[in-house]
Amino acid sequence: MLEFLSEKYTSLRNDAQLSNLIQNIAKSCQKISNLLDKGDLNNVLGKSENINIQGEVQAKLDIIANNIIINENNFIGSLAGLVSEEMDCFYKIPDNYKTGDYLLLFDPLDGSSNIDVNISVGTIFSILKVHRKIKNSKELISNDFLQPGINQIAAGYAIYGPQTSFVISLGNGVHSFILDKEEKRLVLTNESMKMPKDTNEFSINSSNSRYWDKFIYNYVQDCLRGSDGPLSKNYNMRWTGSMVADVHRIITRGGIFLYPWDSRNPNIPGKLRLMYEANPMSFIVEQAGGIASDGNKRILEILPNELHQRASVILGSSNEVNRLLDCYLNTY
Ligand code: P6P
Repeated sequence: MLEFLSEKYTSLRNDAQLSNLIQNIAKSCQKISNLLDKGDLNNVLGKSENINIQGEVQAKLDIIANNIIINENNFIGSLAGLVSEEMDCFYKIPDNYKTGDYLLLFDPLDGSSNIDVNISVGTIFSILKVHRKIKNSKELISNDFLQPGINQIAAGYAIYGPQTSFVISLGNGVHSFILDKEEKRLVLTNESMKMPKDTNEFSINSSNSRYWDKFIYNYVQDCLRGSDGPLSKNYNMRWTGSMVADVHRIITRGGIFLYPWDSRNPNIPGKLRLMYEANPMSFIVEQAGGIASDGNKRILEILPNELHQRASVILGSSNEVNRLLDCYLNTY
């Protein structure tokens, strides 16, 4: 994998910190994939006793995957700190390890409620750079992480499905690899993933429809009306409960993914987290030719003010996202 990336991104050839970090993130995902393969043979399924900052009961594997990513990356000298969906505060590199220039923000096991029923889950990661010289991680503060998504140096995900795929972008296209478990290596399968501009497939948790904004509700109703309605074509619907799986499908064959604001929690923009779900996935979607908006602005331009802040997410095939934003948002 690194051979291809170093060829594609000359900057990577001279940046040992970044190339080591990407290599070790991939290695972490391979470890998580191997663990998932065994399912309950390792007695790792089910819930833990812990509640995370999101107020969610952590799956045992949420904690295990979180610790794999920390322990595979905290000692390599590339990082000044880490932020995880599963940890309230940011993680400082221990004093006995060398501090680096990069920040790793991640969701160790996205969609973990799917694990116990053997449905695809994933790992999402986002790499930022510290914008000041950090001699040791004691100097790190939350603000060092609070950068807009356009600042991402790299972003990507692993999807643990029928195959384990590793998908990454460093800003010049989206590159996908499949984990060859016999050879224990990642094999390039697509140098530059490009999603179709049009789609007839939408992805939303429709059980929340009575809580949606009118423009979302009317758009989905028109999708359901199919060729009898104003959109004049029939739509299909997919919702896996794992953002990684839904977005991977959309990048592969097109689609529109929505997790919008809803009236149950009017003071928060949506369920998904900006720094380690919406931003990395939006970076990948844009690099694959799609659009990612929170309904008001480009997600990558949101200026974060807290590590675990949430965002409303509308992303996918450009013509479909534009139709929603141009024809529905401004009408209802
Ligand atoms: P719901 C998983 O918990 C997650 O954060 C995303 O991966 C997924 O798209 C969404 O939440 C599913 O939410 O409300 O449908 O269970």
